[in-house]
Amino acid sequence: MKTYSTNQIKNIALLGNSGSGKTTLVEAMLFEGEVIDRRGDVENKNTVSDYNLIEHENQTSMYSSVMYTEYNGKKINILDTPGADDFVGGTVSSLHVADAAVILISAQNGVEVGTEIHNRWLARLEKPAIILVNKCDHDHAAFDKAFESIRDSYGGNAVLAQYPVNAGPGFDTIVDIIQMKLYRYPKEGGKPEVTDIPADEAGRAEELRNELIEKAAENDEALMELFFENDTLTEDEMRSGITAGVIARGMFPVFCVSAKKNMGVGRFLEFLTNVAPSPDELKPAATVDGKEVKCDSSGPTSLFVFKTTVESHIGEINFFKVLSGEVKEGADLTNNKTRNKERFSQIFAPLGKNRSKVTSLLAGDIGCTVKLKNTKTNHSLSSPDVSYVFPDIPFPEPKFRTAIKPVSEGDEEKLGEALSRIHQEDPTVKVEYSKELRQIILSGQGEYHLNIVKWHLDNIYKVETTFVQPKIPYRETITKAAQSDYRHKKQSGGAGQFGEVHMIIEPYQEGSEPKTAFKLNGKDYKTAVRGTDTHNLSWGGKLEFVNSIVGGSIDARFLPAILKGIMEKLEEGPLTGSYARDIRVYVYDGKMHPVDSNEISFMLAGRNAFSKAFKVAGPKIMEPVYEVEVVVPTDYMGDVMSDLQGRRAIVQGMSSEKGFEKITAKVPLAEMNKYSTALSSLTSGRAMYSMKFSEYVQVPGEIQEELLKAYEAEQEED
Ligand SMILES: Nc1nc2c(ncn2[C@@H]2O[C@H](COP(=O)(O)OP(=O)(O)OP(=O)(O)O)[C@@H](O)[C@H]2O)c(=O)[nH]1
Ligand SMILES: [Mg+2]
Repeated sequence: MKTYSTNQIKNIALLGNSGSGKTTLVEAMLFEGEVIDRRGDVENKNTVSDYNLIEHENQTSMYSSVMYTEYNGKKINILDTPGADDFVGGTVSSLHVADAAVILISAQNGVEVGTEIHNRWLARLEKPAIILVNKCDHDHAAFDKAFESIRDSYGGNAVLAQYPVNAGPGFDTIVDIIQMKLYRYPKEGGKPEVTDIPADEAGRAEELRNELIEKAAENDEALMELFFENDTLTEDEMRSGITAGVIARGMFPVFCVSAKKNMGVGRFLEFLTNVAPSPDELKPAATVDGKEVKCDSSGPTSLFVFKTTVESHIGEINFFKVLSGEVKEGADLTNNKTRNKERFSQIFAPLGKNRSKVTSLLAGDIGCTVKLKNTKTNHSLSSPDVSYVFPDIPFPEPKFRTAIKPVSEGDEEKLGEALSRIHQEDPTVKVEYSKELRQIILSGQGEYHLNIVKWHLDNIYKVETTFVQPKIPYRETITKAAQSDYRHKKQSGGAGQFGEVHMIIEPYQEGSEPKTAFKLNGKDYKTAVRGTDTHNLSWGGKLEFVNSIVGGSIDARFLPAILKGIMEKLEEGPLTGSYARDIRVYVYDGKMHPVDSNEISFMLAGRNAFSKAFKVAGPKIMEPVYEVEVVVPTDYMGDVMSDLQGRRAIVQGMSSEKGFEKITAKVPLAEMNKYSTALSSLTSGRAMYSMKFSEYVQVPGEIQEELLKAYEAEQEED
């Protein structure tokens, strides 16, 4: 393959609802570009893009894949993405490196929930988009209705650049409004017969052309002037107007094809090569410290790794986008995250499971390499003269969690290794060994997502596992002040132990100051503030330790031991064994023994005094609460709301946009178990949601009772 210059490269991500035909379209794009000589299909499990066994079994894409096609003297790098939201990780990473998206919409179904989800990502990552209505040949194709749904969703910026003359079972003809030509395809698809537009379509075509020209002129002042002067634009002017409009996201041109019958795909590729933005036409990449890096092949070499896979026999494959300069075969580059040197002894243009060897890739191009030592997704590499670090891919937060354990205990290490591999290939799968819960917590985008992880463990890594109910990381705290004394005394032969501690504890609030006096149970206490230490607890919240010792009743050298004793108790709260937090402790008095006092004695005295005080300080269990955002079609709003109320949600706000309602609510994590599955069945898969940790709040009384009982039962079992 020749080396393509930056302005001959197009990086296109295919997005769209599951089943809209992305993977099928790739086959036609590769066939039209003569990269393959036979089109495979999803049903026969022989597509270039879906090459994983599990994708074959489910006949759907689960991972992104990277291909190229060559057309019109240009190279189009194609990133095929999974439509299902469970696998959105591959969609986000592809979009991150794409310069434009093609969003497929089925002529049968119009805009679907997956389309909406992808539109949000497009807006968030500020990527230009071109709309492709696929399946124009489908028995139930309803192009006008599909276009109506497009207008509802994208507004007037969605403009027709083509329309099918006879969508439905006999589909074979497209009117092209940019060229003002009629394309008629043979039954087997491929090369069309191109003619002038016949009289009976001329009126509609003319009208749409005016609309397209106006939109094309809108995003470019010079064109706007030309348009006013001449009342029209030439084809070249129109193209540059469309490019400008697409880049500004001020225009979403709409095309139509049948991917399956390969009708319209060649013409669409031609449009992409002529009009889709090249990598240097978009905003330059910026490093994490804000430096702009121009997409220029004469600049210093830099690249960003957006995907890592592991293939048997080959090992790790890293997929990257060249952001500046040139990556040559044999190049030595520095990984600016790990500071490792890496040799790119071979570089390739990826083609699904396969790849073609190349000698050089210029700024803007996408490639892959093998046998790097320590490079992974999200790493930036460069020539030694610069040390650019590019921002990470904004993968979504996990929203489904489960605990997982190996069926046989001996498999723990094997499971750990397998999960870390799986995370490396799909960063939206997160694995955490929680010391606190004594569980391996696996989290991801949905139940389906994690079931596929399990499938890999069973079938590829051969580790048998089971999912178990994940525990909730509760916290304990107190609600009022309390006082306690504790004397630790031991005199059984040898040296004795003696330590006595008097303390007051109270709830700690951010920004509050220690008090100097308390009245508790009718008794007055003085708490001189001689020193304050605020400790940030590793599990969140604070412990403030106030030294209120007067008259040397306890030596200062024993205070660290007392603190240690308290810390131990914080790690295993008195109510349910969960971490405790947000407490202020005043140690205001105590006693020492001239011979028997030592550190261990004071540690034990501190621990027990704290435990005693905690129990009478109105102890409460706190639970993690998440901020949940649900976007739901208006029709389902009532059902979703009442379901949320059943989950102890506190609704924070509601707003509506384009036929959808957005609900934000605070919901306890304990109530979010399997939410994605429940929401999906409640709304026939038409809703979407995201969640992120918000805060810890006290659990209601009746739930505290239940938790205490459950903990007691658990203790008895042990
Ligand atoms: N009639 C018709 N069927 C099509 C067309 N394109 C794709 N299909 C069929 O639609 C189904 C889904 O196609 P895919 O290419 O797997 O869709 P996808 O968008 O890749 O789906 P995901 O990978 O799940 O996101 C398959 O059965 C295809 O054969 C088309 O143009 N016309
Ligand atoms: Mg697919």
